[in-house]
Parts: sequence; structure tokens; C-alpha cells
Amino acid sequence: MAWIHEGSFDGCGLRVAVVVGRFNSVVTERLLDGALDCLERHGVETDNVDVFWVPGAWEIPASARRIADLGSWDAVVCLGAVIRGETPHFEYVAAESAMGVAKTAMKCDIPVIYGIVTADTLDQAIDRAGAKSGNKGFDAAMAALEMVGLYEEIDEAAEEETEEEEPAEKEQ
Ligand code: INI
Repeated sequence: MAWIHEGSFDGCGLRVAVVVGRFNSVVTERLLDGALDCLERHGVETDNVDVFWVPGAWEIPASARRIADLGSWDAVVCLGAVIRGETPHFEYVAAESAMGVAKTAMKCDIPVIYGIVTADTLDQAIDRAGAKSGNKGFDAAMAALEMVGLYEEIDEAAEEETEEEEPAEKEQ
């Protein structure tokens, strides 16, 4: 029978960093509220949450990388809002911030979670930040908790396998 491994959502004892873009703050402040609400509801002590404000989504990946590499946090939640405007800037910021967070997540030992809303209009973005379509900040924090639990499960599963493989002690 297969061994099924899943992360729990238990935030007790965890230290979580949130990186949030100030650009479109009417949206990102709501994403942050959602993320903080999720963390508190799942047992993360408020003293164990650090919020780092950056100018915009562009600055999120490098900041997340720096935070993750310091080894003081169990997860990094990245929050931002990129809203399509009249200029092509949207495309660059949206694509590079998404790719940057993905690359960071792959390079770092802890979960780095993508919670950047991309939308055509401000209304759409607000819908995803606590109005009609849930709160992507809350969802991102949930994903962070789950992934911390899963990474622990993966490490434990690997250790169990190693223990089984160790040769039995020789009899004298
Ligand atoms: N930053 C955002 O977070 N969202 C946007 O929609 C956005 N647009 O469209 O320009 C945006 N631009 C700023 C960017 O993230 C950087 O902060 C800036 O370019 C300085 O490096």
C-alpha cells in the first residue's frame, strides 16, 4: 500500500515572513489582512510573523530570496497586485514577478509562495482580495502552512527510507 504524505495546516511554533508590494496598496493591504488572518487562525503567533513592504511586485522575488536564505523563517508568502494599464509595463511586471517567485521557490529550502494577483481591472483585483472571489492572501498563507508541513513530511519520509537501508549491525 502506498504511503500518503500531506502537509497539515498547523502553524504552532512557525515563523513566517510576508513580502508585500506597496504598489496598488488598496488591494495589497487587503491581501495582507487575509494572510495575517489565516496565519493567526492556524496557530501562528503574531510575534512570529514579519511583514516586509517593498515598492512593487518587481521587488518581491529578490526580497523573498534574501529572506529565505537567512534561514530565520519557515516560509515566505509573497503578496502583490499587478493591474493592467495602458502601458506594456503590466506584462513585464506580471511575468517577471511570477517567474522570479517561481525561481526563488525552487532555489530555496523553505516554501516561497506566490500570492500576487494579476488582473485586468482594479475591480477584478479587489474581488480577489476579500470581495467576491475570496482572498488570495488568505489562500497564499494557507498554501505556505501546508507546504511547511509537507516539506517536513518529505524529510521524515526520506529519513525512514534511509533507516531501513542501513545494514544490520554485525554480530561479534
Ligand atoms: N508594481 C506592482 O506591484 N503592480 C503593478 O501593477 C505595477 N505596474 O503596473 O507598473 C508595478 N510597477 C512597479 C514595479 O513593481 C517596481 O516597483 C518599479 O518598477 C520599481 O522597480
